[in-house]
Amino acid sequence: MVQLHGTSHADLPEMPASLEKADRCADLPHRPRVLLGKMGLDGHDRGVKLIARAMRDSGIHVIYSGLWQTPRSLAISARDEDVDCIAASMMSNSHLVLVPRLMEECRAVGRPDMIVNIGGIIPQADVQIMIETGVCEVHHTGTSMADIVESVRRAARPRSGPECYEHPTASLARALSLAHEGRWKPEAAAQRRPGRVIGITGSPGAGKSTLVASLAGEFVRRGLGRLAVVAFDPQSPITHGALLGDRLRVDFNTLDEKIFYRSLAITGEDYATLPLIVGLIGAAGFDTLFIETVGAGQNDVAIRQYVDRTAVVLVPGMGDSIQMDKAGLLEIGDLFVCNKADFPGEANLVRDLLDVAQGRPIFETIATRGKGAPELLEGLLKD
Ligand code: B12
Repeated sequence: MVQLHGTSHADLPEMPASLEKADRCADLPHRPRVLLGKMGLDGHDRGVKLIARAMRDSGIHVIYSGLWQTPRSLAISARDEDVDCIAASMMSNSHLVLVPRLMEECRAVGRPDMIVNIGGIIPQADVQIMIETGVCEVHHTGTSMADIVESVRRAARPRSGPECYEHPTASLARALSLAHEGRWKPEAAAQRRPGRVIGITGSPGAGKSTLVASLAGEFVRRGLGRLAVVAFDPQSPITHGALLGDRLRVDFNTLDEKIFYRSLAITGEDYATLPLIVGLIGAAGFDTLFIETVGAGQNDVAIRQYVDRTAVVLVPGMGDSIQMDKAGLLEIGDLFVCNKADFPGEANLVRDLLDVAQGRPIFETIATRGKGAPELLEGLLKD
């Protein structure tokens, strides 16, 4: 059962009852982006993951920011990701406190217009209070996945241009959306390349996101300037949906607004919009940009032409030394990272890398513990 408030279905086509993988968003003004968030001390992540998959398989771009978010970190994520709506799943009986704060934070970070929909365990008596707080829709336990998808479709209203936001970061976030979708091309004068553009690549599961999160934390601790991160994730060639989950590795409760982080979906290795993205981020005053690739595997090499320096991240136990000699990823590295250096096989990997690196630096890291991040950051930023 779903309770709807203040929205109209009138212009939208009917949703089919079943939810097999299909692009259900091709008819919308743009591909919907939704931030799935869990605030407070709520560990019920199973439901939210199911919802994320259903959305992705319906052609939606889903940003999952992980558990234990504060209202502020959720608002910052929603603004920087330029989502059409926040879908907050509330299970810990804290909605009466946290939801009003979320609404306040959306205003404070420059997105007073953000659509907020909530679901989970919301007693009937609290529904009206949530609506009066500014929540758009309240969903009960038992809402069908089709209704959840429809809720996101309703939020995907036509977008206005970057100039509609006074807050510079909200404006940048909108500019990136339009540029990435090919709907807008800023003039060359409105673009500037950041001083340092660094690519972080490597196969899926190598721990790139955790490593980037660790590097970002170190960068901020040292006060090295303004840092932006762009993280690419794969977009389904069938549904055009995507699950953009890299953000959940970054502790925005601590970093707050000290970095700008944006997730983008692409099919294959199509980085065609990247020069525009880089130019817009530089023009917004960021001196350093980390770009995390989609991590397609041995052939994920296209990033090289867009960045000044490329780090290739590998993990122990990936394959034998013959893999190292194959053309591709290892050729493009300006430096190498053996991440998960506490895993068995670390010595073999480093030995094999020494053979192929030919003098290019090799760093060992345990990104989950921040180990090796200071040294790697120095290696990446070295002139
Ligand atoms: C599974 C479960 C657990 C699992 C969680 C596993 C996991 N990793 O997620 C375990 C056993 C670990 C657990 C623990 C606890 N649980 Co529990 N748990 C449940 C249970 C049975 C199902 C939740 C679930 O996953 N449902 C399946 C998903 C798909 O459904 P859903 O999340 O409700 O989402 C649906 C809709 O609500 C809606 N929806 C949800 N969010 C959103 C958001 C948007 C935007 C939209 C559009 C729709 C939408 O769409 C979904 C599909 O229909 C519920 C009871 C229940 N029947 O709801 C209790 C329940 C949520 N748990 C509860 C409690 C109290 C706890 C504990 C505190 C128990 C304890 N004393 O230790 C702990 C807390 C854990 C923690 N760290 O937070 C209470 C919460 C009470 C409240 N808020 O008033 C409940 C309601 C049980 C009860 N009746 O008392 N729990």
